[in-house]
Amino acid sequence: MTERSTDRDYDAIVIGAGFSGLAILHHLREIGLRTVVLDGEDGVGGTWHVNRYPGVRTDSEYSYYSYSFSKEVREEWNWTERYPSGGEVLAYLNFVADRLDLRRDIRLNTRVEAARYDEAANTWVVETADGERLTTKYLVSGMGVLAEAVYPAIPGIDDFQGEKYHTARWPREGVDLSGKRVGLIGVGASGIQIVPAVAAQAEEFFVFQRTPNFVVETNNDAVSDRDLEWLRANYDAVYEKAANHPFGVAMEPAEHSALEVSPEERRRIFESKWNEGGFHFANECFNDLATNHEASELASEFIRSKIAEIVTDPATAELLSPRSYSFNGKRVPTGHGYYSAFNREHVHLVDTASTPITAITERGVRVGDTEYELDVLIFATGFDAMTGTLTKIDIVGRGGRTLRDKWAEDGLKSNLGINANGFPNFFMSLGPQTPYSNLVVPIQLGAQWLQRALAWAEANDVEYFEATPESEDWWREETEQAGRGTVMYSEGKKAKAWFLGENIPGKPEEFQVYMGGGQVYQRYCRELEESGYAALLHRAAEPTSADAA
Ligand code: N01
Repeated sequence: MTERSTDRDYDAIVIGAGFSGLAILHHLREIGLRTVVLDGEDGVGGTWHVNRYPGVRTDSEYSYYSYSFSKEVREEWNWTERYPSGGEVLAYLNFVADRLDLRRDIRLNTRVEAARYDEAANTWVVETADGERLTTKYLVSGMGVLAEAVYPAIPGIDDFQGEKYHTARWPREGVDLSGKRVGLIGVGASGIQIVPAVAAQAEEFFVFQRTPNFVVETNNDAVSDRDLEWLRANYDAVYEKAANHPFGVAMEPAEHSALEVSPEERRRIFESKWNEGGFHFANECFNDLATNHEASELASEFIRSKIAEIVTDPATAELLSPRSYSFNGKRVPTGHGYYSAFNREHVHLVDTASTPITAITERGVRVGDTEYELDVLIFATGFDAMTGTLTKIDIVGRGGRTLRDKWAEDGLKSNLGINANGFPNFFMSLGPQTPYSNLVVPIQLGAQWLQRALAWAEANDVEYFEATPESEDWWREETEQAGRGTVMYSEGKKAKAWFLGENIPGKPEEFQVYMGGGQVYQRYCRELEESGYAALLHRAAEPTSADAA
């Protein structure tokens, strides 16, 4: 086994203490790597530490929105809701950090500003905002995929004199909205969750909608002791089911096409899965809602009929019904009373597709010639997804080239979203081109893959792993091909979906995620491992044995 260089401060530095960072720290510690996690926030939890907006909760169910690798955590943590609130998920991650004794290797309030690869020393030098420089052999990003919040380019955005918040940066102490006139820009998954919660508090509420969404309403229940008992007895099977599902959910993939059943039977199936709620509708009705435009249009028509049933004002119902793209064109958001919130008299839907927002003023939002006066303006305007956190800081590889420049000049390239050519011993948890999925599943499987890969590298005197150019070309092609066959491509373009990069002005249209299915992706990861990491070893020291780990 390679002698650990005591010249370096650490064997591994992980950036980010969210779901990824905690799992990776635990797994790298298990193989004896001196590992530290650096996080700029003052608490663990990543996304769940900062997204504290009213109504925030998981879209996936508790049973598979959690780690399965720790028996202690499985046995001792008690979920209380089928779709846990953001506060509950944050408490869970804090529990994990305590129970697995992770905190002693986590440095909070430590924001990474740059990381530079020193080729001569085969070492990464990580620079923090405080001017500290830390050295490590392995650098791992757990910085999150939907973490680089974006504000819209609307004239006057800085002029507003009232309170202004982004959902992804909600104040920890909360915001008192009672008696206030509140405006919301953005009705993606975040906006859809915040609407009923704000409607319950605000005096007047204006929802500025540019593109409506197909929201699958969700029935939330309390988790009973029996549910927990069942889960503890079946945890591995639940997890395996999720790992084998294209979208990482513990559900049976549907077997039939929406086109091969009678209209009555189709309506019955849609209805029954709608009543089950949430991703059951998206995943369990038919097998082609994400691959066949006609099937996706049938699901769209069903949801439009539901909107018309729920929303009492027909004009509002029609405005809430997407017509310019079909189901799956955007990441399917789950609702908890979203549509019915528009039946409340003080909730006003403002259509900014037909009459755009022209400015944000000192007093509010101007739509066409109408100014809506507000006390509070909320932005639920999304993220520079997948690449944003990685290109915001300087990650500098061979020859002084940043990851930002590499992707801007060569297009988005990686090997399985794990490594990039030019960046030796740099690894990404949920890098771009990883599966479009319930993310906890690829996070955990990725941490376990990394554990085996680095144990093998250490045992075989591998100086560095680095994606070959060929492996990147292959994976880019595979990612694009897998995506282009889906409704997410044809409809996502129309809907300006973040998974195509369409939501950020100037960002090239490229698949930011792998649409070929989580289970297919995991097979590729296994094949890479079984090949002795062939696609990562092109310039590394000669391995001594492929099975020494
Ligand atoms: O962001 P989004 P999000 N003028 O990009 C609007 C995950 N997530 O934060 O569609 C007016 O989806 C924009 O309008 P349009 C999940 O993966 C998970 O909601 O471009 N409007 C859109 O309505 C999700 O997909 C969970 O016309 C403007 C909205 O802002 C991802 O995060 C919860 C505008 C942005 O929607 C992102 O969701 C929440 C402008 N200039 C989020 N610019 C859970 O699992 C933007 N918009 C619990």
